[in-house]
Amino acid sequence: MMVGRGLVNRCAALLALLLSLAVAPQARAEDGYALWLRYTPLEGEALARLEAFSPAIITGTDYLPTDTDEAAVEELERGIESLLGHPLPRRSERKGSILLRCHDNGRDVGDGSFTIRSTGTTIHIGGRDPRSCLYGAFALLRELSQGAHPLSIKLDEKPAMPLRLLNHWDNPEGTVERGYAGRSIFDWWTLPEHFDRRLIDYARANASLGINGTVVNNVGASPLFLTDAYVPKLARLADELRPYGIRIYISARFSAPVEVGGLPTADPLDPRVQAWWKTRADALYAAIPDFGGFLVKANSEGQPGPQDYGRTHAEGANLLARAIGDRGVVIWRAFVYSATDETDRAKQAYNEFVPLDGKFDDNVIVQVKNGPIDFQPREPFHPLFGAMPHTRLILETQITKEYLGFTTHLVFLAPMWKDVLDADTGRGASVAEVVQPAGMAGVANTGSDRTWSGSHFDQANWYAFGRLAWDPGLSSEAIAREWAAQTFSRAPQFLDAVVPMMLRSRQATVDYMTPLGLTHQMATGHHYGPGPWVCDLGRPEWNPCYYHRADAAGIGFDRTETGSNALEQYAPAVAARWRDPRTIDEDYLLWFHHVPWTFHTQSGRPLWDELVHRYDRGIEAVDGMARTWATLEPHVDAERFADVGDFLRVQQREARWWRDASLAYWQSLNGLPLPQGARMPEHSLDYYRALTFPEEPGHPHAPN
Ligand code: GCW
Repeated sequence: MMVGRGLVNRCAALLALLLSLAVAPQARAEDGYALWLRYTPLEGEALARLEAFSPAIITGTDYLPTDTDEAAVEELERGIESLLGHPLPRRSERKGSILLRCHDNGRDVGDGSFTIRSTGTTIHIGGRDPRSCLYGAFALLRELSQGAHPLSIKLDEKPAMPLRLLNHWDNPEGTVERGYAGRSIFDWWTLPEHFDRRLIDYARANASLGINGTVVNNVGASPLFLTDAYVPKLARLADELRPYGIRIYISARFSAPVEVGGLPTADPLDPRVQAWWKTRADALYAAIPDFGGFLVKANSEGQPGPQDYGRTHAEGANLLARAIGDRGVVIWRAFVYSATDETDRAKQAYNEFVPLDGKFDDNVIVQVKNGPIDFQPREPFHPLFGAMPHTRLILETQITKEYLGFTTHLVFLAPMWKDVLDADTGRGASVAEVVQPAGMAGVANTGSDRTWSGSHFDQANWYAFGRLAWDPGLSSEAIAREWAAQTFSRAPQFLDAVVPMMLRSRQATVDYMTPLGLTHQMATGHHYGPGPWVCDLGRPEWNPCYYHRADAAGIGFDRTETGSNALEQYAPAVAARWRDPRTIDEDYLLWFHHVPWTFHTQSGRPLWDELVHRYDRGIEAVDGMARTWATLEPHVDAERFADVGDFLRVQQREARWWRDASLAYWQSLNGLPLPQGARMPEHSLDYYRALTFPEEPGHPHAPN
């Protein structure tokens, strides 16, 4: 009896094994950890071409390979073996070669520019410093992963801007402000002795995009990072990331001389304070010769800064810049809004910073968010771009989706960043051209989650940030396509469905959250769901009411001459495009104009009907995304297919929540019936107002 059952069990096990071997290769379990560096085995002709090439990977024989060269070789071996689906043949049996030759007599002169060319059966990757070979290796793998013919790949690439930085809002104890993907990936507690190998995969992912620097701690900075105890921790991290072309930076707390320096003041003009910062910078550079520099959030949202001593942002920034000297940079954030200034919040950074143009030292860079308020689903570009011709500006974007549904809403951000980069400032340059001498910074969405980003599709935003910082001329479509091909499937049927879905996702979110130029309608604190009714918080600009200004007669923020006149901060040609509510791009209508509910929009519908239409359009788009995804099961491994489907269901439900709660509130003000055929909100306004989410992730200390 026992024997009989054993036999049955063994047969069943054998059958299960046979069945599992019979399923398609894409069905193997995946959890998203590998990001876009999966190097899924090629098939068909692409596989045959790579087999015929089976290269030896060789670095130039006339110089000593660096750690960076070695990282490039290792990645090529790993990638090509995986694309082949088997280990490379022994060296003597290899058919072609990849020759890496990136050096300039040992001098570090390059910026990572590289060329890829083939002659005969050899692919040459060349450039002037080891980073060229690293970036070239990843670029070659990106092409091969998409099925390109190895010997016809020809690339000539140069990074568009020098600084391509991640900004981590990670706190030393492991929480992440506005982080939705678990805990911090940096474990300060166990450094320097222990280094989490996961960070090598983080470094590979960044290097694959050309990201070349990382600010490791939150801009609401802990002074701990400026203590002696943190020097060896930072040095270990820098040593491990250096082979991948990544320099480290820290956010510096302006009041640190008082908190950890034992001084009675942090006044930038006090010689003791100046000496303290110089000593700290020297200690960091002694341990980390290529330390990138300091990032500073000062006099904003309660952070300390030079204004506490009656000094300007320029005096504060120059204090740190002189401590750093020509060894690195000080990146000073323009995201400031005063606790006392009653001016339109959208105007404050411009008002404070334009008068300081030309007063910053050469190694200071001013970091400007994409829009004048705060990472909203849609904002016009920040008026500081083009308005400070004597100051280097770096563009700050937010990869983590604080105001865009965190990780459960699928929103591909490349179209948003392209809007900003491509915007003509009207002052002789696009935003991309304005920031070209400095670069781009992205508030990271990484965390301890297996997916790194909290969801599979949020990886695309990390990817898109890096690709755009390398080349802002890339189209959102090209980025979506290469990401999706590497991350999920290179099948054209898959890509033709998923890419348009990604491209539409941002407008969908704008429509169901803040249509027609509405902004900052998110509920207090966590910034997740809708809260248009919030009107009673301490500071006016913490309240959604401040931004929508709705009443029985109309809605919108008048930023023209009759209102705050924020419009005048833009170049005349740009202001002219936005001045007239009848001709403005309606995605900015309520950002710049207060109009009656009966206002005639470009569709011919009255504003109220158009608003309802746009909320509904957003919901339809999300429903469409869910339908599209459901058809893609044959192309995606089971675990990730289910994960994405689950989150799309959350997004469908929450798009309806956004619409219904917002409409219930607008109706409570305007008393208007819904247009014919429109669905009634599912619940009463009181129901929506009563919802609370004390367990929301991502706001460990945030006040609003
Ligand atoms: O978007 C806001 C966030 C704050 C953040 C701030 C900033 C780090 O709500 O959490 O603080 O921006 O950019 O400084």
